[in-house]
Amino acid sequence: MTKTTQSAGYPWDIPQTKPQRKLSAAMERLYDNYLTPRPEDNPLSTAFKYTRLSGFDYNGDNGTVSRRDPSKIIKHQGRYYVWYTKRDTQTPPRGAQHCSETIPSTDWDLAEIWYATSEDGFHWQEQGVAVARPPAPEVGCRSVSTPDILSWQGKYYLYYQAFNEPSGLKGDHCPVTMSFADSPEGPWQACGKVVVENGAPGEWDQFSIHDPYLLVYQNKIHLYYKAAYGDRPDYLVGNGVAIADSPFGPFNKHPLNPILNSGHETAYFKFRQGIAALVTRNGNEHSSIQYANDGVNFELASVSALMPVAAGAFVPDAFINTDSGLGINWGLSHFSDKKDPSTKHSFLGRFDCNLLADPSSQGLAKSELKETDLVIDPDVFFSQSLTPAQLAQRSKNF
Ligand code: AAL
Repeated sequence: MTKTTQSAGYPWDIPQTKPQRKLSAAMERLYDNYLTPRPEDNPLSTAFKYTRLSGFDYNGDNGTVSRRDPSKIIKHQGRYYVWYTKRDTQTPPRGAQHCSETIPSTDWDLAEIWYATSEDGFHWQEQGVAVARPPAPEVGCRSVSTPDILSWQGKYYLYYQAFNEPSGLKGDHCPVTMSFADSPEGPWQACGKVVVENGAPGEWDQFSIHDPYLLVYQNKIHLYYKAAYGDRPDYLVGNGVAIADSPFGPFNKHPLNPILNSGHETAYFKFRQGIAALVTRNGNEHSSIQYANDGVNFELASVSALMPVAAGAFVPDAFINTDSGLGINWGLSHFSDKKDPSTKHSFLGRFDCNLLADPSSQGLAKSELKETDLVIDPDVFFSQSLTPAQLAQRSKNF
Protein backbone atom coordinates (compact mmCIF):
# COMPACT_ATOMS: atom_id res chain seq x y z
CA MET A 1 0.00 0.00 0.00
CA THR A 2 1.44 3.38 -0.96
CA LYS A 3 2.47 5.45 2.06
CA THR A 4 -0.36 7.78 2.90
CA THR A 5 0.88 11.38 3.20
CA GLN A 6 -0.85 13.55 5.84
CA SER A 7 -1.82 16.04 3.10
CA ALA A 8 -4.17 13.54 1.41
CA GLY A 9 -7.51 12.77 3.04
CA TYR A 10 -8.29 9.46 4.68
CA PRO A 11 -8.19 6.77 1.98
CA TRP A 12 -11.21 5.39 0.08
CA ASP A 13 -9.86 1.81 0.08
CA ILE A 14 -10.41 0.61 3.67
CA PRO A 15 -6.99 0.09 5.31
CA GLN A 16 -7.04 -3.39 6.90
CA THR A 17 -4.34 -2.30 9.37
CA LYS A 18 -3.94 1.01 11.15
CA PRO A 19 -2.74 3.56 8.58
CA GLN A 20 0.43 5.53 9.22
CA ARG A 21 -1.19 8.95 9.70
CA LYS A 22 -2.61 11.08 12.48
CA LEU A 23 -5.95 9.59 13.43
CA SER A 24 -8.93 10.74 15.46
CA ALA A 25 -9.75 8.88 18.68
CA ALA A 26 -12.52 7.02 16.87
CA MET A 27 -10.26 5.82 14.07
CA GLU A 28 -7.52 4.86 16.57
CA ARG A 29 -10.21 2.80 18.35
CA LEU A 30 -11.34 1.20 15.09
CA TYR A 31 -7.94 -0.48 14.88
CA ASP A 32 -7.02 -0.77 18.57
CA ASN A 33 -10.27 -2.24 19.89
CA TYR A 34 -11.71 -4.26 17.05
CA LEU A 35 -10.30 -7.31 15.31
CA THR A 36 -11.26 -5.91 11.88
CA PRO A 37 -12.36 -2.48 10.66
CA ARG A 38 -15.70 -3.91 9.47
CA PRO A 39 -18.01 -5.72 11.92
CA GLU A 40 -19.05 -8.03 9.07
CA ASP A 41 -15.50 -9.44 9.11
CA ASN A 42 -15.09 -9.34 12.90
CA PRO A 43 -15.24 -12.86 14.47
CA LEU A 44 -16.36 -11.21 17.74
CA SER A 45 -19.25 -9.30 16.18
CA THR A 46 -22.61 -10.98 15.51
CA ALA A 47 -26.33 -10.61 15.14
CA PHE A 48 -28.51 -12.79 17.36
CA LYS A 49 -31.46 -14.86 16.14
CA TYR A 50 -34.06 -16.43 18.45
CA THR A 51 -36.17 -19.60 18.29
CA ARG A 52 -38.94 -20.76 20.65
CA LEU A 53 -38.31 -24.16 22.23
CA SER A 54 -40.60 -27.17 22.52
CA GLY A 55 -40.77 -29.39 25.59
CA PHE A 56 -41.40 -26.92 28.42
CA ASP A 57 -44.86 -26.30 29.92
CA TYR A 58 -45.59 -22.95 31.61
CA ASN A 59 -49.06 -23.67 33.00
CA GLY A 60 -50.76 -21.39 30.51
CA ASP A 61 -48.23 -18.58 31.20
CA ASN A 62 -50.14 -17.70 34.37
CA GLY A 63 -46.96 -16.92 36.30
CA THR A 64 -46.94 -20.00 38.54
CA VAL A 65 -44.22 -21.76 36.52
CA SER A 66 -40.97 -20.08 35.54
CA ARG A 67 -37.74 -21.33 34.01
CA ARG A 68 -34.79 -18.95 33.79
CA ASP A 69 -31.02 -18.41 34.11
CA PRO A 70 -29.95 -21.45 32.08
CA SER A 71 -26.50 -22.92 32.68
CA LYS A 72 -23.95 -23.40 29.97
CA ILE A 73 -24.98 -26.32 27.76
CA ILE A 74 -22.81 -29.45 27.71
CA LYS A 75 -22.81 -32.39 25.32
CA HIS A 76 -22.52 -35.81 26.93
CA GLN A 77 -22.76 -39.10 25.03
CA GLY A 78 -24.32 -37.29 22.05
CA ARG A 79 -26.99 -35.48 24.04
CA TYR A 80 -27.20 -31.82 25.13
CA TYR A 81 -27.82 -31.04 28.83
CA VAL A 82 -28.91 -27.77 30.44
CA TRP A 83 -29.71 -26.85 34.06
CA TYR A 84 -31.85 -23.89 35.05
CA THR A 85 -33.85 -22.23 37.81
CA LYS A 86 -37.35 -23.69 37.95
CA ARG A 87 -40.05 -22.09 40.06
CA ASP A 88 -43.39 -23.93 40.38
CA THR A 89 -45.48 -22.09 42.97
CA GLN A 90 -49.18 -21.59 43.69
CA THR A 91 -48.93 -17.89 42.78
CA PRO A 92 -46.68 -15.60 40.73
CA PRO A 93 -44.08 -13.62 42.76
CA ARG A 94 -45.69 -11.16 45.16
CA GLY A 95 -42.63 -9.21 46.44
CA ALA A 96 -40.71 -9.61 49.71
CA GLN A 97 -43.39 -7.85 51.76
CA HIS A 98 -46.12 -10.25 50.66
CA CYS A 99 -44.24 -13.54 50.36
CA SER A 100 -44.70 -16.55 52.60
CA GLU A 101 -43.49 -20.14 52.89
CA THR A 102 -45.48 -20.83 49.70
CA ILE A 103 -45.77 -17.44 48.03
CA PRO A 104 -42.55 -16.38 46.25
CA SER A 105 -41.01 -12.93 46.67
CA THR A 106 -39.24 -12.90 43.28
CA ASP A 107 -39.21 -14.98 40.10
CA TRP A 108 -36.28 -17.02 41.49
CA ASP A 109 -37.59 -17.42 45.07
CA LEU A 110 -38.80 -20.86 46.32
CA ALA A 111 -37.01 -22.32 43.29
CA GLU A 112 -35.14 -25.52 42.55
CA ILE A 113 -32.60 -26.52 39.94
CA TRP A 114 -34.01 -28.70 37.18
CA TYR A 115 -32.47 -30.07 34.02
CA ALA A 116 -33.47 -30.97 30.49
CA THR A 117 -31.87 -32.79 27.58
CA SER A 118 -32.06 -32.46 23.81
CA GLU A 119 -30.76 -34.17 20.69
CA ASP A 120 -30.80 -30.97 18.57
CA GLY A 121 -30.94 -27.92 20.88
CA PHE A 122 -34.42 -27.01 19.71
CA HIS A 123 -36.61 -29.84 21.04
CA TRP A 124 -36.06 -30.45 24.77
CA GLN A 125 -37.22 -33.05 27.28
CA GLU A 126 -37.44 -31.88 30.89
CA GLN A 127 -35.87 -34.66 32.99
CA GLY A 128 -36.63 -33.51 36.51
CA VAL A 129 -35.08 -31.90 39.56
CA ALA A 130 -31.30 -31.93 39.91
CA VAL A 131 -30.97 -29.97 43.17
CA ALA A 132 -33.99 -29.50 45.44
CA ARG A 133 -34.14 -27.00 48.28
CA PRO A 134 -32.47 -28.60 51.30
CA PRO A 135 -34.17 -28.55 54.72
CA ALA A 136 -33.49 -25.56 56.98
CA PRO A 137 -31.00 -24.50 58.18
CA GLU A 138 -28.88 -25.90 55.31
CA VAL A 139 -27.52 -23.38 52.82
CA GLY A 140 -30.15 -22.76 50.13
CA CYS A 141 -33.13 -23.82 52.23
CA ARG A 142 -35.27 -20.93 50.93
CA SER A 143 -34.24 -21.15 47.26
CA VAL A 144 -31.54 -22.52 44.98
CA SER A 145 -31.15 -20.79 41.64
CA THR A 146 -29.02 -19.65 38.72
CA PRO A 147 -26.89 -22.76 38.21
CA ASP A 148 -23.84 -23.42 36.12
CA ILE A 149 -22.03 -26.63 35.34
CA LEU A 150 -18.40 -27.71 35.59
CA SER A 151 -16.93 -30.99 34.40
CA TRP A 152 -13.56 -31.68 36.05
CA GLN A 153 -11.54 -34.90 36.03
CA GLY A 154 -14.54 -36.97 34.97
CA LYS A 155 -16.98 -35.69 37.59
CA TYR A 156 -19.69 -33.02 37.41
CA TYR A 157 -20.28 -30.00 39.64
CA LEU A 158 -23.27 -27.64 39.79
CA TYR A 159 -22.62 -24.20 41.28
CA TYR A 160 -25.64 -22.13 42.22
CA GLN A 161 -27.01 -19.30 44.32
CA ALA A 162 -28.22 -20.40 47.73
CA PHE A 163 -30.79 -18.26 49.53
CA ASN A 164 -31.61 -18.78 53.20
CA GLU A 165 -34.19 -15.98 53.23
CA PRO A 166 -36.59 -14.60 50.61
CA SER A 167 -34.77 -12.67 47.89
CA GLY A 168 -35.60 -8.98 48.32
CA LEU A 169 -36.12 -9.11 52.09
CA LYS A 170 -32.84 -7.23 52.68
CA GLY A 171 -31.78 -7.40 49.04
CA ASP A 172 -30.94 -10.11 46.52
CA HIS A 173 -28.40 -11.43 49.00
CA CYS A 174 -26.86 -14.87 48.66
CA PRO A 175 -23.55 -16.78 48.45
CA VAL A 176 -22.73 -19.59 46.03
CA THR A 177 -22.62 -23.27 46.94
CA MET A 178 -22.13 -26.50 44.96
CA SER A 179 -23.37 -30.04 44.48
CA PHE A 180 -21.44 -32.82 42.77
CA ALA A 181 -22.21 -36.06 40.89
CA ASP A 182 -20.54 -38.81 38.89
CA SER A 183 -22.92 -38.21 35.95
CA PRO A 184 -24.83 -35.24 34.49
CA GLU A 185 -27.96 -37.28 35.34
CA GLY A 186 -27.03 -37.08 39.05
CA PRO A 187 -27.74 -37.97 41.80
CA TRP A 188 -26.28 -34.72 43.11
CA GLN A 189 -24.73 -34.50 46.56
CA ALA A 190 -24.57 -31.10 48.20
CA CYS A 191 -21.11 -30.09 49.38
CA GLY A 192 -22.98 -28.40 52.24
CA LYS A 193 -20.83 -25.29 52.39
CA VAL A 194 -20.45 -21.90 50.78
CA VAL A 195 -17.78 -22.18 48.08
CA VAL A 196 -17.59 -18.52 47.06
CA GLU A 197 -17.91 -16.31 50.08
CA ASN A 198 -19.48 -12.88 50.01
CA GLY A 199 -16.94 -10.07 50.21
CA ALA A 200 -15.87 -8.45 53.48
CA PRO A 201 -18.07 -5.66 54.88
CA GLY A 202 -17.80 -2.59 52.65
CA GLU A 203 -16.49 -4.54 49.64
CA TRP A 204 -18.31 -4.44 46.26
CA ASP A 205 -19.43 -8.09 46.55
CA GLN A 206 -20.31 -8.07 50.24
CA PHE A 207 -23.95 -9.04 49.73
CA SER A 208 -24.37 -10.88 46.45
CA ILE A 209 -22.41 -13.50 44.59
CA HIS A 210 -24.62 -14.06 41.56
CA ASP A 211 -24.51 -15.86 38.24
CA PRO A 212 -21.63 -18.30 38.84
CA TYR A 213 -20.15 -19.21 35.44
CA LEU A 214 -17.46 -21.88 35.21
CA LEU A 215 -14.65 -22.29 32.69
CA VAL A 216 -11.39 -24.24 32.90
CA TYR A 217 -8.64 -21.88 31.74
CA GLN A 218 -4.85 -21.96 32.13
CA ASN A 219 -5.21 -25.29 34.00
CA LYS A 220 -7.37 -23.72 36.73
CA ILE A 221 -11.09 -23.50 37.49
CA HIS A 222 -12.34 -19.97 36.78
CA LEU A 223 -15.63 -19.02 38.41
CA TYR A 224 -16.88 -15.75 36.95
CA TYR A 225 -19.67 -14.06 38.92
CA LYS A 226 -21.69 -10.86 39.12
CA ALA A 227 -22.33 -8.60 42.07
CA ALA A 228 -24.60 -5.57 42.26
CA TYR A 229 -23.04 -2.85 44.43
CA GLY A 230 -23.99 0.61 45.71
CA ASP A 231 -27.13 1.59 47.55
CA ARG A 232 -30.30 0.86 45.59
CA PRO A 233 -31.79 2.32 43.52
CA ASP A 234 -28.44 3.86 42.48
CA TYR A 235 -26.58 0.58 42.09
CA LEU A 236 -24.11 -0.71 39.53
CA VAL A 237 -23.20 -4.20 38.45
CA GLY A 238 -19.70 -5.59 38.07
CA ASN A 239 -18.32 -9.03 37.36
CA GLY A 240 -15.50 -10.74 39.21
CA VAL A 241 -13.54 -13.95 38.85
CA ALA A 242 -12.50 -16.42 41.56
CA ILE A 243 -9.92 -19.06 40.70
CA ALA A 244 -9.39 -22.51 42.25
CA ASP A 245 -7.36 -25.67 41.74
CA SER A 246 -10.17 -27.85 43.08
CA PRO A 247 -13.95 -27.77 42.51
CA PHE A 248 -14.31 -27.60 46.29
CA GLY A 249 -12.13 -24.48 46.42
CA PRO A 250 -10.71 -22.44 47.91
CA PHE A 251 -11.84 -19.99 45.22
CA ASN A 252 -9.43 -17.08 45.32
CA LYS A 253 -10.88 -13.79 44.12
CA HIS A 254 -8.74 -11.95 41.59
CA PRO A 255 -7.14 -8.80 43.03
CA LEU A 256 -8.32 -6.81 39.98
CA ASN A 257 -12.00 -7.61 40.65
CA PRO A 258 -14.36 -6.26 39.32
CA ILE A 259 -12.99 -7.37 35.94
CA LEU A 260 -16.07 -6.14 34.03
CA ASN A 261 -17.62 -2.72 34.67
CA SER A 262 -21.00 -3.86 33.31
CA GLY A 263 -22.94 -7.04 32.71
CA HIS A 264 -25.76 -8.78 34.53
CA GLU A 265 -26.16 -12.52 33.71
CA THR A 266 -22.99 -12.40 31.62
CA ALA A 267 -22.01 -15.40 29.50
CA TYR A 268 -18.34 -16.23 28.87
CA PHE A 269 -16.65 -18.47 26.33
CA LYS A 270 -13.18 -19.54 25.13
CA PHE A 271 -11.91 -17.57 22.16
CA ARG A 272 -8.40 -18.00 20.72
CA GLN A 273 -6.03 -17.73 23.68
CA GLY A 274 -8.40 -15.75 25.88
CA ILE A 275 -11.94 -15.45 27.19
CA ALA A 276 -14.80 -13.52 25.55
CA ALA A 277 -18.00 -12.30 27.22
CA LEU A 278 -21.56 -11.44 26.21
CA VAL A 279 -22.15 -8.30 28.28
CA THR A 280 -25.87 -7.97 27.74
CA ARG A 281 -27.49 -5.94 30.53
CA ASN A 282 -26.66 -3.01 32.80
CA GLY A 283 -23.71 -0.64 32.99
CA ASN A 284 -22.10 1.73 30.53
CA GLU A 285 -20.94 -1.17 28.39
CA HIS A 286 -24.25 -3.04 28.16
CA SER A 287 -24.95 -4.61 24.75
CA SER A 288 -21.26 -5.26 24.13
CA ILE A 289 -19.11 -8.29 23.39
CA GLN A 290 -15.77 -8.14 25.16
CA TYR A 291 -12.51 -10.04 25.06
CA ALA A 292 -9.63 -10.59 27.47
CA ASN A 293 -6.56 -12.34 26.06
CA ASP A 294 -5.64 -13.19 29.68
CA GLY A 295 -9.14 -13.97 30.90
CA VAL A 296 -9.08 -10.95 33.21
CA ASN A 297 -8.46 -7.64 31.39
CA PHE A 298 -11.50 -7.27 29.16
CA GLU A 299 -11.63 -4.84 26.24
CA LEU A 300 -14.56 -3.97 23.97
CA ALA A 301 -14.54 -6.27 20.93
CA SER A 302 -17.85 -5.20 19.39
CA VAL A 303 -21.22 -3.70 20.21
CA SER A 304 -24.46 -5.49 19.48
CA ALA A 305 -28.22 -5.32 19.92
CA LEU A 306 -31.03 -7.59 21.15
CA MET A 307 -28.44 -9.70 22.95
CA PRO A 308 -29.52 -12.87 24.77
CA VAL A 309 -30.51 -12.28 28.42
CA ALA A 310 -28.96 -14.68 30.95
CA ALA A 311 -27.33 -16.63 28.12
CA GLY A 312 -26.21 -20.19 28.75
CA ALA A 313 -24.02 -20.87 25.74
CA PHE A 314 -22.97 -24.21 24.30
CA VAL A 315 -19.22 -23.85 24.91
CA PRO A 316 -17.70 -27.01 23.40
CA ASP A 317 -14.26 -26.37 24.94
CA ALA A 318 -15.44 -24.95 28.28
CA PHE A 319 -13.46 -27.49 30.30
CA ILE A 320 -10.53 -28.03 28.00
CA ASN A 321 -7.21 -26.27 28.40
CA THR A 322 -6.71 -24.62 25.04
CA ASP A 323 -5.08 -21.52 23.60
CA SER A 324 -7.22 -21.76 20.47
CA GLY A 325 -10.72 -21.32 21.89
CA LEU A 326 -13.39 -22.20 19.34
CA GLY A 327 -16.02 -19.54 20.20
CA ILE A 328 -19.77 -20.16 20.24
CA ASN A 329 -22.69 -20.18 17.83
CA TRP A 330 -25.74 -21.07 19.98
CA GLY A 331 -27.16 -21.45 23.46
CA LEU A 332 -30.27 -20.87 25.56
CA SER A 333 -31.35 -17.66 27.22
CA HIS A 334 -34.42 -16.49 29.09
CA PHE A 335 -37.24 -14.13 28.30
CA SER A 336 -39.17 -12.49 31.14
CA ASP A 337 -42.80 -11.44 30.97
CA LYS A 338 -42.47 -8.18 32.92
CA LYS A 339 -45.53 -6.41 31.60
CA ASP A 340 -48.16 -7.93 33.86
CA PRO A 341 -47.08 -8.58 37.49
CA SER A 342 -50.01 -10.96 37.90
CA THR A 343 -48.47 -13.42 35.44
CA LYS A 344 -44.76 -12.64 36.02
CA HIS A 345 -42.54 -15.53 34.94
CA SER A 346 -39.65 -16.30 32.61
CA PHE A 347 -39.26 -18.86 29.87
CA LEU A 348 -36.34 -20.40 27.99
CA GLY A 349 -35.57 -19.84 24.32
CA ARG A 350 -32.68 -20.54 21.98
CA PHE A 351 -30.30 -17.97 20.55
CA ASP A 352 -28.06 -18.46 17.56
CA CYS A 353 -25.07 -16.29 16.65
CA ASN A 354 -21.70 -16.45 14.92
CA LEU A 355 -18.91 -15.85 17.41
CA LEU A 356 -16.73 -18.64 16.08
CA ALA A 357 -12.99 -18.24 15.72
CA ASP A 358 -13.30 -20.36 12.55
CA PRO A 359 -16.90 -20.46 11.23
CA SER A 360 -15.93 -22.93 8.48
CA SER A 361 -15.26 -25.48 11.27
CA GLN A 362 -19.05 -25.54 11.80
CA GLY A 363 -19.80 -25.35 8.08
CA LEU A 364 -20.78 -21.67 8.42
CA ALA A 365 -19.82 -18.85 6.08
CA LYS A 366 -17.68 -16.13 7.71
CA SER A 367 -20.46 -13.65 6.85
CA GLU A 368 -23.17 -15.74 8.58
CA LEU A 369 -25.16 -13.64 11.10
CA LYS A 370 -22.81 -10.68 10.79
CA GLU A 371 -25.39 -8.13 9.68
CA THR A 372 -25.59 -5.03 11.90
CA ASP A 373 -28.77 -3.66 10.34
CA LEU A 374 -31.47 -5.67 12.15
CA VAL A 375 -34.90 -5.83 10.52
CA ILE A 376 -37.03 -5.02 13.57
CA ASP A 377 -40.83 -4.90 13.41
CA PRO A 378 -41.89 -1.25 13.91
CA ASP A 379 -44.23 -2.45 16.67
CA VAL A 380 -41.15 -3.29 18.71
CA PHE A 381 -40.17 0.38 18.69
CA PHE A 382 -43.67 1.60 19.48
CA SER A 383 -43.96 -0.96 22.30
CA GLN A 384 -41.26 1.13 24.05
CA SER A 385 -43.70 3.96 24.68
CA LEU A 386 -43.73 7.06 26.89
CA THR A 387 -45.77 6.81 30.05
CA PRO A 388 -48.90 8.98 30.12
CA ALA A 389 -47.11 11.34 32.53
CA GLN A 390 -44.08 11.65 30.22
CA LEU A 391 -46.40 12.25 27.26
CA ALA A 392 -48.24 14.97 29.14
CA GLN A 393 -44.97 16.55 30.26
CA ARG A 394 -43.47 16.53 26.79
CA SER A 395 -46.65 17.76 25.15
CA LYS A 396 -46.54 20.69 27.58
CA ASN A 397 -42.89 21.66 27.34
CA PHE A 398 -41.91 20.92 23.76
C1 AAL B 1 -30.74 -13.18 37.65
C2 AAL B 1 -29.32 -13.37 38.17
C3 AAL B 1 -29.39 -13.87 39.60
C4 AAL B 1 -30.15 -12.88 40.42
C5 AAL B 1 -31.52 -13.08 39.87
C6 AAL B 1 -31.59 -14.60 39.80
O1 AAL B 1 -30.80 -12.51 36.47
O2 AAL B 1 -28.63 -12.15 38.09
O3 AAL B 1 -30.22 -15.01 39.66
O4 AAL B 1 -30.13 -13.27 41.79
O5 AAL B 1 -31.52 -12.48 38.58
